Amino acid sequence: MMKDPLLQSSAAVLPGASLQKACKFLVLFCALHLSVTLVYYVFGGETTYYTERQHLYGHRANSTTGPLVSVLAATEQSATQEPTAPCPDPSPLLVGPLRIEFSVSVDLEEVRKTNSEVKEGGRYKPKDCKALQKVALIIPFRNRDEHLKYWLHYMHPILQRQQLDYGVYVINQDGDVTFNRAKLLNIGYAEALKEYDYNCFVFSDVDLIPMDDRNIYKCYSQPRHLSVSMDKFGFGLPYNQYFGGVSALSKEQFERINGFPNNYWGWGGEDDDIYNRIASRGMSISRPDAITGKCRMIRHERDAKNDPNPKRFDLIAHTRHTMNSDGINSLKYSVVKTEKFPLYTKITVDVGHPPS
Ligand code: UDH
Ligand code: NGS
Repeated sequence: MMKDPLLQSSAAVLPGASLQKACKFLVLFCALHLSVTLVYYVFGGETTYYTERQHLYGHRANSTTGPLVSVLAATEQSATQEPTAPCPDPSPLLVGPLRIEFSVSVDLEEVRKTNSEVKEGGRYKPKDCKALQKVALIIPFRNRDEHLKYWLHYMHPILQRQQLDYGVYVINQDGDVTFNRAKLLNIGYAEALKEYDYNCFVFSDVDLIPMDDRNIYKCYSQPRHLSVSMDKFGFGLPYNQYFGGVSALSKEQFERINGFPNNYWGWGGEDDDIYNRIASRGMSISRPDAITGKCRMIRHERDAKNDPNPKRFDLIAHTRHTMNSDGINSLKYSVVKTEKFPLYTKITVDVGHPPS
């Protein structure tokens, strides 16, 4: 029988044992190649390569570079861009009732260290989710540095747990003319808006701290009164229409009432005027329950140049007539100094003088 010459010759060159060896080598080589590729894929060898390349060449890999590159590009994007997923409501970070006391003095450097995520000027936003609201916290202020330290110490951790995108603005009345709380609040609103697109404004006295972090410092569908259960009033409201202490209004709600009055010089009545404005625009007051709304006030004596305003009863009797011409639309002031501290922005302002 004639043998196939091709078979004959290949048998002569590659005898049975050598053929087996060559096949084994080929299989081993393939397995090794596959493992190296897998290790690179899983442990990110390629990530480094692509990221460096993008860095060096200043562009992202385009779609023709394949699915691996698309995944890597997405990873890189999420590291540099703002989170888009909304923060959960309520925040899972809330702890509920808090122990609030004012017996030990506060070291501001310590407060700064324990709130390292807070940016210059007292700005913060959650890293992993998009905050539901952009909140400006406005504090009317003059000569209350000790109170401000407690406020910063307690409020920064609370506001971060509430997952708000927030900024703290201390509006400091310059000079020693009679104090004007409501005008300072109007100024805080105007100045904060120059800095960021806030959609909610929380107006807080410097000496009030919530005793429960479920009392969220944000805005609601109606103007919100937050300090509803103060220790100094035996954890209740002094009267039903009381709107003093801490309140929150959205930008729309604030605009709807033409902001706050500018003409209440000295203590009392300006919060009642704000209540009247809200009621006259057909809005109601939203409040937390008396447990969630508990808060402590730092005890203090009456401040100099903030005596009870003798005109306050007459003024609150005419809110409906004055509110269209006195408010954010008639606000006049000048900024004396703006200071960016690590935990807050202090804006010192000249509010003018009461009418003689
Ligand atoms: N404020 C200052 N400096 C002042 C006056 C007022 O920072 O000189 C601010 C501060 O944020 C304060 C808020 O304005 O929390 C309201 O001040 P207020 O005096 O109207 O109200 P408060 O409840 O005191 O602080 C009321 C008088 C307390 C008299 C107590 C007598 N035992
Ligand atoms: C009312 C004042 C409010 C004040 C409230 C609580 O009488 O401005 O007491 O004051 N209204 C008038 O005087 C017209 S407090 O006890 O906190 O000092 O907010």
